[in-house]
Amino acid sequence: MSNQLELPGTLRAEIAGPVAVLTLARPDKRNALSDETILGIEQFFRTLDPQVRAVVIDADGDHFCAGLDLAEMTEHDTLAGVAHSRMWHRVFDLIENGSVPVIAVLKGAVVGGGLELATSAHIRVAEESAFYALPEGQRGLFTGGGGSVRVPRLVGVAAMADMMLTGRRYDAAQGAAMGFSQYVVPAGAGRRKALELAERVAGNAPQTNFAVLQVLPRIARSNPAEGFMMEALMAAIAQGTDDAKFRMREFLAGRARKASDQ
Ligand code: 1HE
Repeated sequence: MSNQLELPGTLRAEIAGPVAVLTLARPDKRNALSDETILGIEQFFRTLDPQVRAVVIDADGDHFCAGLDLAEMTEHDTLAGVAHSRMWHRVFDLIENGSVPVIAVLKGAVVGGGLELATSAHIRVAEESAFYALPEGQRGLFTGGGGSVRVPRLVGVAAMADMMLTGRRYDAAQGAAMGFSQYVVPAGAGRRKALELAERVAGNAPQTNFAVLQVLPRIARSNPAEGFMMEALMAAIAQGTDDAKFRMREFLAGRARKASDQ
């Protein structure tokens, strides 16, 4: 893998063919997210090479991310707090609503803003050490990185309210059952699994990844009548592409993967 671009020392980017890996590289502070790191994440996604078709977010050390850098927060007044939260929204929106599928590798603490970052990704692979919590409740804070929007979508309002009010934490197996992660793998196996998934995602037709990232979330948030219509339009656009026609012919000729293959 080669280095992609200049980033703050708290981040590292590598690119290998169609897959890029962005690593949180501040393990001594449990990958706490400073302003510099958040802006570095923005720079990474804004300047992504168009050849990149999937991104893996990984982390150095035993913890994915301890959330907001609390050392920076104490200086903010109220209005600066709003601007700070809106900056996180802008950056995490770029991850969730960008054009490239993003896979996060979770381990150890996935807490506070770390959980907000993880929930901006499209696929989450958790190692067995992963645990989820929203310690904002214990610090006198509230989520500011989109957690109140994205966390309930995965696990429901009641589970999030409980996490914030009582400090409840969930382990990797519980997190998978609730919807925080789609995969649980043994310690140390997360990156390999995520890269394997990323290769597969990168091999999809562009219209499929576009539909899943841009259209599916809008359908899921719309009323059923509009949702069905959007689905019909997207289905017709996808099936009309030369790429889809080629892939269907390949299957019929016995040259494509079957749905029963792993
Ligand atoms: C930090 C941070 C941080 C660690 N900001 N410096 N997030 C939290 O409330 C979680 C706070 N962190 C923890 O609960 C624990 O650090 C962990 C469970 C993640 C890991 O525990 P451990 O025992 O492995 O590490 P540690 O000894 O607690 O921390 C190691 C160092 O990282 C230590 O610094 P050092 O200079 O004394 O070595 C810690 O101070 C530092 N550190 N976490 C700054 N978060 C957009 S709004 C989002 C709102 C939030 O995210 S609020 C939740 C914040």
